[in-house]
Amino acid sequence: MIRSAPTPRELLEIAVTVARDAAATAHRMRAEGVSVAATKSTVTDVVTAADQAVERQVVDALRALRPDDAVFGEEYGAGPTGQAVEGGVRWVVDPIDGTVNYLYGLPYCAVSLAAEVDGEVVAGVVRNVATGEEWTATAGGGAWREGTRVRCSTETDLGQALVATGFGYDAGRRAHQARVVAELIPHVRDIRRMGAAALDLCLAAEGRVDAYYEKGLAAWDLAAGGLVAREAGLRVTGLSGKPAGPDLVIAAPPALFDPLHTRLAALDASGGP
Ligand code: LIP
Repeated sequence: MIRSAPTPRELLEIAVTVARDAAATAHRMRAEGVSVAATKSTVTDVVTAADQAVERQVVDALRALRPDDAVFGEEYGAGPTGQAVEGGVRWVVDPIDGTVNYLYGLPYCAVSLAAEVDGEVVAGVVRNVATGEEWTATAGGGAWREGTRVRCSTETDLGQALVATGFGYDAGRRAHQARVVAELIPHVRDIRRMGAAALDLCLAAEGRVDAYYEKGLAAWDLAAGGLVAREAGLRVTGLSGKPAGPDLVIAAPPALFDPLHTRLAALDASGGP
């Protein structure tokens, strides 16, 4: 029997169920007390026991529901089935995006879970662990926050735009990113650095910031929030027509994209270490 590929809606329903259970675990573990379990790229790039436990929970839940799918996560990578078969589904998970916020008890961190089919994200959910705010999207199905359709900012003047961004963990990269934001800030309303890319993309999706950019995002930071942002009307790309990715992500409404892109290109926002 040939199994038909699941619809984006079917994949989203799985993603929401799994993400809600994962967020509940993260919330419980935070209440019980959190500490650093390990560090990764630098001493400030921390992992907590909750990051590890939540990703294991997500992987186990997905394998129970869809054992033939691939899963790719921040903490455990691709694992034995990290590559999807042709036409298959690959899940991309950040168990806790905004780990430093989570460690410090700041209410801005999220479970981010997306489903890819043939390399394209078709469904995604981002759920704030602390507040329970939940954004969802399916390819072509729009972006939503708890049943309400969300759409991006209609701001047309970069000088009136509230722009979110973030910084990496490497000191050399942070120095370059600081130079970029120092040159940008006189030309926008203001900057916000809130510490979780997936949530930044969702706030941009509903106009609670006007635009977002950042260098250094991994697939798990970008997958679900990027779909929410695109489905809300934002252009989500890299520099000079490149796809959004580790070199740079720019998420901006059509009227702001070109002026923001021009300034970021001139400031070498995708450059540096
Ligand atoms: C975080 C990103 C954020 C970035 C932080 C950090 P993590 O991901 O979501 O945009 O500015 O430095 O990389 O490490 O919390 O999963």
